[in-house]
Formats: sequence, structure tokens, C-alpha cells
Amino acid sequence: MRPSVLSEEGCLRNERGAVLVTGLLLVLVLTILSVGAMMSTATELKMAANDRSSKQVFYVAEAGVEDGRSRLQSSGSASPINDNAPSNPSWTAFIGTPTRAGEKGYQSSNSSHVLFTPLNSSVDYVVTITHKLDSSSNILKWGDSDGDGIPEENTSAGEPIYVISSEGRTPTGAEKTVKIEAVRVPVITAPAALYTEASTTLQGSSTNVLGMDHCGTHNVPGVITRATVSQNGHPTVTGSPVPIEENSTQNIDTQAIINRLKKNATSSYNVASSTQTGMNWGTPTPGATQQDASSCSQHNIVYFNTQSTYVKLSGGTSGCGVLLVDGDLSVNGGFQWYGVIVVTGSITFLGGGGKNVTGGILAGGSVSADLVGGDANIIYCSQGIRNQTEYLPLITLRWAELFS
Ligand SMILES: [Ca+2]
Repeated sequence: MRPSVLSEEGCLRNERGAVLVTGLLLVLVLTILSVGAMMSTATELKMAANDRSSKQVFYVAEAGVEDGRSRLQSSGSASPINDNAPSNPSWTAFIGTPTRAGEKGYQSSNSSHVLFTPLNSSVDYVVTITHKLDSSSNILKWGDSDGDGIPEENTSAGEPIYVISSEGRTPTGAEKTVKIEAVRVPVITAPAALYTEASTTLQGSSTNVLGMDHCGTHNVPGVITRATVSQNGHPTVTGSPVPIEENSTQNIDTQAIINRLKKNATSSYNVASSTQTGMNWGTPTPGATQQDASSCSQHNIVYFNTQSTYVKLSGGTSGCGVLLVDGDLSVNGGFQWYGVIVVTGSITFLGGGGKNVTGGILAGGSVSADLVGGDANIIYCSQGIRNQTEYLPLITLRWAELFS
């Protein structure tokens, strides 16, 4: 029976060996798994760090872009960047330390170069601001060169387009460049004291439509209309080269002007066949008489969506800035406005009470007629038109993130 004992001992040894091998295999598998997990965690950490670093350097570059864009505003910036050479194609403004600006080509001896200290010194960026040029080195502008009310890139009218390029750098040495094209909001196209598209009646001896520039030297016609003008009761109309230009080919897209500016509205209203009484969106300082220009330093943008009806402003309404009306506008009683009035429909000035609009009016009405009477004084004022857009934030026309 010994062999059977021996054989039992052999079996026990074999089983012990198998347990040992299985245990060793298990340890091996666990080791491989944990090393794999550690490697994968390390990779993920590295990816997260790279992602964080990439985002960080992007925001640093963006801070530089914002530094340039905010300081190019004509007003409203504490330390503005004035483009003192708007027709110099080589003009370059640098924002950065002298060392960082030097890396981007800044030379203190170059009269076309100007250097500005960064607004934010806690992060490292260097910015260059140049004029956008065409292939013949002409300065490209953003403005309404063809008088349809819609700005476009051109070489004659409007504001110079700026190319703002900002290179951000983090303490770990990551770099990224963000580049934008930005421009000041161009002036609203206002070719006359009163521009209309429908047949227009001017009535009453106390109605004055004056195209001679009352705050500058840019004289325009009193009225430009795509239709005709009838006059009743001896209103006064002046302007240059003519007081009234009828059947004009000029075609201003008043809807496009409104759509562009209503984004910046300081007051917006949804109304339908509504009368607003005694509204105040600023108080112009009147001139010596109702036939003189008023003045005002406030800038409101008031937008009325009338849902294809009208809004009537009555009872001593006043305002400074831009009045935008989607629909028809009716003004009854005393009314003082300094700035620009743009209406997609027709415009009616009636009733008693002195009315003074200093700046310009655009009415797009093509069905109803425009009627201006009731002590209305519409006085062209180039400064009053220009004032309304130059304080607005710059528009970004194009944006690019350059990898580096
Ligand atoms: Ca245009």
C-alpha cells in the first residue's frame, strides 16, 4: 500500500506547486494592471496640464487683444491709444515692455513706432497694432463708400481697420498668438438734414429744414428724397449744393442701419400703435433760438420695434443719441433731439410746441408720405452725427488663433 501513500504525497506536492504558480501569475497580472494604471494616470495628468497651459496662454494672448481693442476707442478709455497717423501705412503701436516689443520689431528711433505700457502687468503679452493694407499698401477702411448705409471694406471712406496681434506667454514658456481685425463703428450715413424715400410735404412758416452745417463745415442739402417735395405755407429750406434734391438715386438701407445699431440700444421698446408721452432720454442744451443747433454730451441708443405699426412721441419728449424706429414715427407737441433719427417707415412732425432736431433724420417710408410741419426745426449738424458712434466699442471683423 506504500505506493499509494507515495502517490498521495506526489499529488499534494503537485497541488502546492499549482497554487504557487497561480499565485505568482496573479501577482504578475496585478503588477501589470497597476503599472498600466499608473502610466495612464501620468499621461492624463500630462494631457490635463498641457490643456491647462494651452488655455492659460490663450487667455493671456486674449488679454493683450482686449488691451489693444479697448484703448483704441476714441473716448471711454483711461489710457487711450490715439492713431496719430491714420494715413501712414507703417504706423505701428506696440503694447509691451521695451524688451518684448523689441522682439516684435519696435525701434524707439522709428517715428512710425509708438510704445505703450500694458494695462495688465501680471501676465506676459506683447501686442502690435497696425493698419490693414491692401496689396498696394493702401490703408483699408471700414465705412459706407457708396452711400447705401451699409459699411464695407474700401480705401476712401470710414475708419481705418486695425490688425491687432497679441502673443501671450506663460511662466512655463508656452506661447500663443491671437490676431483680430477691429474697427471703430463708422459714422451713420446722413447725407442731408432730412433724407426721405417717400413723397414729402414741408408745411408752415415756422418749419425750417437747414442743410448748412451748424457744427462743422460739411454742408449738405436740406432735403434729399427719392420722391418729390411739396411745400405749403412758406417753410424755410437751405442747403448746399442745393436746398432740395428730388428724385435722388441715393438709396439708404435704413433697416440695415437699425439692425446694426439696435444691438447697442440703451433703451428698447416693443410697442404697437403706441403713444409715449413726456419721455426723456437725455436733455439737449438748446441754442439761442429754435433755429440754432442744440448740444448734448450724452449718448443713448433708443430702439422702438413697432411691429409694423407706429409709435407717437408727444408732450415734450427729449433725447440725446440715436433714435431707431422699426415702423412709423409720429412726433406731436414739443420735441428736442440731439443726434440722429432713423425710421424704416414714414415720419410725421405735427402739432404745436417747438421741435428741434439737431443732427440728421433718415426716413425709409416707401408707402406713406412724410409730413414735416408744426414748428419743426431740423438742423444738420455733422458733429452731432459723428458723436453718436465714436464712443461705441470697436467691432471685430475677423478673428484668428495662430498656433505657436
Ligand atoms: Ca455701402
